[in-house]
Amino acid sequence: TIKAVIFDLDGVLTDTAHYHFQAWQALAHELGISFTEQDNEQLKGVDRLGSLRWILQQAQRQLSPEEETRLMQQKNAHYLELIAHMSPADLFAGVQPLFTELRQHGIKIGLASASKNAAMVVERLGIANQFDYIADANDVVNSKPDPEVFLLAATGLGVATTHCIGVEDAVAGVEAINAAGMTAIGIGEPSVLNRAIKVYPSIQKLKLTDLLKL
Ligand code: B16
Ligand code: MG
Repeated sequence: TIKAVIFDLDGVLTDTAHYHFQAWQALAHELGISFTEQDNEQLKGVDRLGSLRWILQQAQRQLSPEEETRLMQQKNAHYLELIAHMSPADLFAGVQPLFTELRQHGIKIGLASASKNAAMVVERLGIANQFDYIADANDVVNSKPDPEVFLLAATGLGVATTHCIGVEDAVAGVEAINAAGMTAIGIGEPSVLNRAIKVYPSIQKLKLTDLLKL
């Protein structure tokens, strides 16, 4: 039986993936490195340092820790500018009704995000107070595909992992959910998220009745 659903943030509850893309692309171009929307797919669910290193790797570049820190700060400042105008209107359709239904059924709601900006984003979306527990990149050492952030969320919720469902849009995220011993639901392309038990094109298509059958 399901006792908790743990959601990823970027790409599942709202479209910040596009803002991450814009900010990384601007930085990459400044470094003379090409960076496409397709490249960005590889970075979904990957933390900030991991993302920067992936981009540098494309050009066989390596930088000092100081340079890395400076570039990460620059990217994040740009990202914060881009998300500054976010509002409850940016919450994906279907999220609020799903949260309401989960609550009515006594199923807990958790967040497991690789973003250090997660608290600010859920605040802007107007859903911060609807989570029973929020686990984000500030609380963990190992990033997705490591299960740490999902395990922390389950502990915070007080629910055994076998009673948790995880919802993710990233390959690394689906791997993290599976590694945590939870059931993985994907949002996106079934061919890409082929390790999820079920994949929906958007969160709006995910219905509580389907989850209850799992
Ligand atoms: P930040 P999620 C992830 O969030 C994003 O998918 C990923 O693209 C981003 O690089 C990462 O957060 C780190 O974000 O720079 O804000 O700490 O999908 O796990 O909610
Ligand atoms: Mg995501």
